Amino acid sequence: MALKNIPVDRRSFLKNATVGAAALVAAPAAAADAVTNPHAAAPPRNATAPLPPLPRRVETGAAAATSEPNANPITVDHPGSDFMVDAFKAVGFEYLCSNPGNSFRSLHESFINYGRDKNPEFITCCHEESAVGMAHGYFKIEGKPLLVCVHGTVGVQHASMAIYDAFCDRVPMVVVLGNFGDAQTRASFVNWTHSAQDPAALIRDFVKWDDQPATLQGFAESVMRAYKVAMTPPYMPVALVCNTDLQEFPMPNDPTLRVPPVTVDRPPQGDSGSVQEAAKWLVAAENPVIVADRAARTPAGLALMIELAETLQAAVVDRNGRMNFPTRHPLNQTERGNAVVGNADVILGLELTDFYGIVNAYYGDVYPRSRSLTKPGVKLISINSNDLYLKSNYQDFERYQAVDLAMAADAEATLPSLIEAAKRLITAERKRTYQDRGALLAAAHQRALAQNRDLAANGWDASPISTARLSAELWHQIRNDDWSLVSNCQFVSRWPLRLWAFDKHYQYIGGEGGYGVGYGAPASVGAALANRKHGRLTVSIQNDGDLMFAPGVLWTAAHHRIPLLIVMHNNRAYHQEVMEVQRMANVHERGITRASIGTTLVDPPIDYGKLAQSMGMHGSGPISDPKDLAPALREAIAVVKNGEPALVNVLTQPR
Ligand SMILES: Cc1ncc(C[n+]2csc(CCOP(=O)(O)OP(=O)(O)O)c2C)c(N)n1
Ligand SMILES: [Mg+2]
Repeated sequence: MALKNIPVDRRSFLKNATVGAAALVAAPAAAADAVTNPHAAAPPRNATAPLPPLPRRVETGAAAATSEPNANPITVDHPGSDFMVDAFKAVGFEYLCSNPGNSFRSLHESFINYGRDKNPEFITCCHEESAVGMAHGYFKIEGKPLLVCVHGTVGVQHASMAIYDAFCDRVPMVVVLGNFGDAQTRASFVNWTHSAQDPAALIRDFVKWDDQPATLQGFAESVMRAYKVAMTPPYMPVALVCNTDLQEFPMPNDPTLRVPPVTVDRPPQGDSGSVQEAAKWLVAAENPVIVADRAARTPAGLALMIELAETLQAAVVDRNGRMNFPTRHPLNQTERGNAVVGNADVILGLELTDFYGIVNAYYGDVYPRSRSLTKPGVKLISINSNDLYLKSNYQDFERYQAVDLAMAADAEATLPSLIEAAKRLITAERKRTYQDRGALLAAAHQRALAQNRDLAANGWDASPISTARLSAELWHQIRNDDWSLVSNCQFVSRWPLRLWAFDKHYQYIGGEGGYGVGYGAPASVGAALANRKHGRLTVSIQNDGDLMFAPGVLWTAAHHRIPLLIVMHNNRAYHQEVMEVQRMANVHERGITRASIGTTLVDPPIDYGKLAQSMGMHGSGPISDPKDLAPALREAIAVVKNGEPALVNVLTQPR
């Protein structure tokens, strides 16, 4: 195969080096080759092609020292892993995020030498959770999945929470699990501990599909299926187990072996009758409300959302799972979500996981109960791909909500026909009503913005710095750039979403999905990696607790020159949990004075500026006086614009 393109390198070096050694040992019997051939169990695909000779390993390092002196070292010119790389390249992954492990060492070597470390390029990750988190963030900017390779058993276990977050957030990626499938070729006791009979079992509950192909042809086809399945709404991670023998043994001399082309499914659209019915209800409604969570999958999705809202002059409430609607659009009523939901006669839910939580409110700490927020007779419409694929064990599907019209379809793909149908039904008279409604909503939007600006001024000069001031100072410095905020705003009381003007699809990417802390840092580095080639200024407001799960991702950002401004929201606590413990202390009537036990990161103080510096990147702070914030941000932004990551450690108020 394409090996002839490779110049003198490791392969030819090894080959030459082992010729002499091979001459010292007896040549193996051909019959022994046939008996132990790794592919002998499978019928030959081409009856006339002879089976390949048995590969014998070249031992290196410690293994070489302990191996039999008469072992049969040979080189492998066409390892199966080269063919695997061909298959992955055919799909077109830009990056491969990974922490290395010898259960995929051959594949690793093939990627970097045979594959030239390009498409995919190997991104060195310091934790499997970081690798998956990076793929998660990258997808939400670029709309394309990444490849992640994890070591057998131990790597999979580290990766698992991040895979769960991606699953809940409907983010696709292809996770390759190395494995020593055959007991006979597990060359060390360690390899046994990194082997499993069914490696994907650990994550099967939260990947959409997994496979353990037994042959190279099967592997290539499974790569294509993996991509196709992951990229069909609802998008989700998929896993492929990659056994070492399949990687390391030579490719069979089989002319029929081929990488099939990849095909991708068109996303499912709502049926025409239901779309027509939904349009009728929405057009006739006095107070229609559109609630969107993961609705806008692409830049086109954002444009369609605007077109639908403007066509109907309907209120929009953005749950911010994606960048669904411009924050400064006059129809954006997110800041008064409960008020518009409470006044609605028709609610259109687009890719909502938690429709129940939109139309109900919970109250009470110990025995939480809920009450309806809506008016009697409200009509609920749902367009949602979630019902097309549901797993049983994990409960991320949220509480059941009965609706009046449910389309098991992709919202973005259904929007064009819904807009068309609505436009056809709107009369001149309805249009006049819509104008009045639009004007009222625009005024309410302005009032909400003004109110948020007033609220942001509270504690403006406080030290530690308020999250509102931090957000406002940051906005002031990036607003004229092509910026992209890639952190979850929930941790800073949504201040950026309340104050900044977001209007591009890459300016916000939502949150974890599964609310698994540890997502924030790697996802922002992955998003910055995606933004790099577009020349965008990527910004993350980073929680302290989140970064401490796996801070090695800072080194990955520095090593790969990923420009990213990290502004630490260093409230020196797992503050969400401080509040939870305080709540319980109140309920138990014991006072909140000891709620910091187990929930704070105060003693000793963590110097995130120095942590960043130790990883080879710009780091500054701690900054507690708000007057020092602007210059520190300016300095860090200059570093980022120069193509490097930078971190500013800001001591903040809790939220
Ligand atoms: C993996 C994981 N462990 C624990 C939690 C529980 N948890 C929810 S919020 C939170 C605190 C996170 O701290 P930080 O990132 O600093 O954000 P803050 O609450 O201080 O704003 C924790 C520990 C979780 N959601 N995920
Ligand atoms: Mg914190």
